[in-house]
Formats: sequence, C-alpha cells, structure tokens
Amino acid sequence: MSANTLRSLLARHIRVVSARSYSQGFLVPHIKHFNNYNTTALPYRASSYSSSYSTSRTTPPNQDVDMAAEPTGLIAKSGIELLTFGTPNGFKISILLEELKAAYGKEYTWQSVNIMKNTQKEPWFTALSPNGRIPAIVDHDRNKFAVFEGLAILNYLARHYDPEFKFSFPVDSDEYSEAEQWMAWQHGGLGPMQGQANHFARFAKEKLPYAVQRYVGETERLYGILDARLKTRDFVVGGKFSVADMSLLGWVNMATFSGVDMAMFPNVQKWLDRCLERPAVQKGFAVPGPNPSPMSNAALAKTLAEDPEKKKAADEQKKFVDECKEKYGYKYTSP
Ligand SMILES: N[C@@H](CCC(=O)N[C@@H](CS)C(=O)NCC(=O)O)C(=O)O
Repeated sequence: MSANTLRSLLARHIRVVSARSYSQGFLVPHIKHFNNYNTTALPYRASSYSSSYSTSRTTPPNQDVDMAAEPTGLIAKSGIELLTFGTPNGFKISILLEELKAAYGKEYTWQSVNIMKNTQKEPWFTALSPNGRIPAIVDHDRNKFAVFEGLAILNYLARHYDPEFKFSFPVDSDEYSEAEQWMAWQHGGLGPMQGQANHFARFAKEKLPYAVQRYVGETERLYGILDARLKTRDFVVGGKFSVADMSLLGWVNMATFSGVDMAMFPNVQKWLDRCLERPAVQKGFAVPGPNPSPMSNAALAKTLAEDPEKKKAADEQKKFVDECKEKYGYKYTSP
C-alpha cells in the first residue's frame, strides 16, 4: 500500500472515530454512571462537540494500526508513548512533551484512551498504569519503562529529557523543592477538589448542597492561594515556565466550568493568559483535541455569549451553587 493511500485511509478512519467516540462529556468517572447524569444544566450540549475530537495518534512510520478502534496496547517502537485523554491531567503531559519537542526536537507518540469507554480499566492499560486512570507514559528507549501519575511523569520526563533545565530545575536546587511542593499541592489539593466540584456540582445524579458548597468553596480557597503566589511572580516557580505551571494549567483553563469566578483571581488570570501564549501549550491542549476544549474558560465564554439558552442554564447553575453556599453559611476566605 502506498504512503498516500494509507494516509487517505487513516484520515477516513479518523473522521469515523471522531463522530462515534466522544458522544458524551468527559471527567466522568465511569461510563456506566454517565447515562444517569443530568447534562441539561450544562452550558453546552454534551453531544455538541462530538465531531471535533480526534482519536488519531501520531503514528510512527511502518506501523500497522487500526485507527478506528480504541487502543488495545502500545503502538510505538521507540521514544515516549503517551496514553491520554482531553482532560486537565492529560494536558499536563502533552504540554511538556510539546515543549520538549519544540526545545530539543524530541518526538513522541500519543494514543487517546477514551475514559468514557473504560479503556483505562483494561488489563493492558492497568499493567502500565495500576490506578486505571490517564495519563500514563511508556519510555520505549528505556526498556519500555512505564510511569503513571502526572507529577511522577512530569518529573521523569524532565529528569531524562530536559538536560538544560529549560522547564525544570536541578534536583539539589531549592527551586526543585519549590516546584515539587506546588506540584504536590496540585495533586493533593487543587486537582482533587476541583474534580469533586465538577462531579458534585455538574455531574452527580443527586444534587447534594453540602458537597457542592464544600468542593466549590474549597476550590475557590485554593485559587486564592495560587493568586497570592502569583502576585509577585510571572510563573509559579523560579521565574520561568516550568513543570510546576504545567501541572496546574489544565485545571485553571477550565475553572469557569467548575464554578470558579476567575474575576476573583486576577493574578491567576494573567498567569493563565501568559501560559496560553506559548505555542507548545496550545499544541499540548490540542492532544487529543479539539483546542480549545468545549469546557475551557475561553470556549465557555464564547458559548454563553452566543447562546441565550446555555447562558440561562449557566445562570441557573450559578444560582444553585450560590444557594448551596448560603444554606451552609459558606464565606470565601483564603490566606
Ligand atoms: N492524580 C492523577 C489523577 C489522574 C486522573 O484522575 N485521571 C482522570 C482523568 S483527568 C481519569 O483517568 N479518569 C478516569 C477514571 O476515573 O476511570 C494524575 O494527576 O495523573
């Protein structure tokens, strides 16, 4: 088969997959639960962006891969292979890989693992990523060494593939420790809290006011911490765009969806704008695509400006969250 024929066949497959795969929203723990979620309160139709995602992979040459199917195993023979999905935790890694590509010419391969189809629970995947969640990487050049958990992946990639510390810090420097602290804070705080805010305020079948105000409130508190950190800095650590920023970017880029009012956090907003100016960040957000994601702050703002019905739904959602806060006497405080 000629390269051109193969290319056109793959393109056709990609379109077929795009139309089929992303028919429901993401950030949903298990597909079997999703059918119960009430998506009418969402400021967009969950099915409205089904055609714009791609499950295509950056396929290394001479590989025979069925592009129409969900991944069933690794496809690369060399370099880094990223197993990901269009979520805040997935973006952390595609952003660093795009930065490494731009800075050092390091190529990588990615596969889209549809978490709504529970592909991340398949034995081949959990053999690489025991927690059954994306993201995960495999380093084919280092004996297929597999790494799971965003923080560990970012640090692994930085250790092995950022020799000039363009996006990281020498291991014995104080900045290394600072970056580690903020990345741990993201893993133990901002990510889980914002994830639960999404779950209870957006997706849960049962709307529990206590849980809604608890998680949206705690998320706001954490944004206050980040805002204070960024008051005197352009980036989270060491005056340069680093793994510490990457670990947070995907989450902050969808803060509005989670019920966070970005106007309360001007330093975070300026930092986000600064990061989004980087071409590699834009490319990272496009894996697996689309970019901007329908849940990003920018896409949501556009949707709400254009669609009065969705604006109405969003206003109702905000009113609901405010009522939950009032019911339990929640007041925003952040040191
Ligand atoms: N602490 C992990 C969190 C990973 C995570 O929660 N991934 C989500 C997507 S953002 C996932 O795979 N969800 C599917 C599931 O729960 O089965 C990290 O930062 O890598």
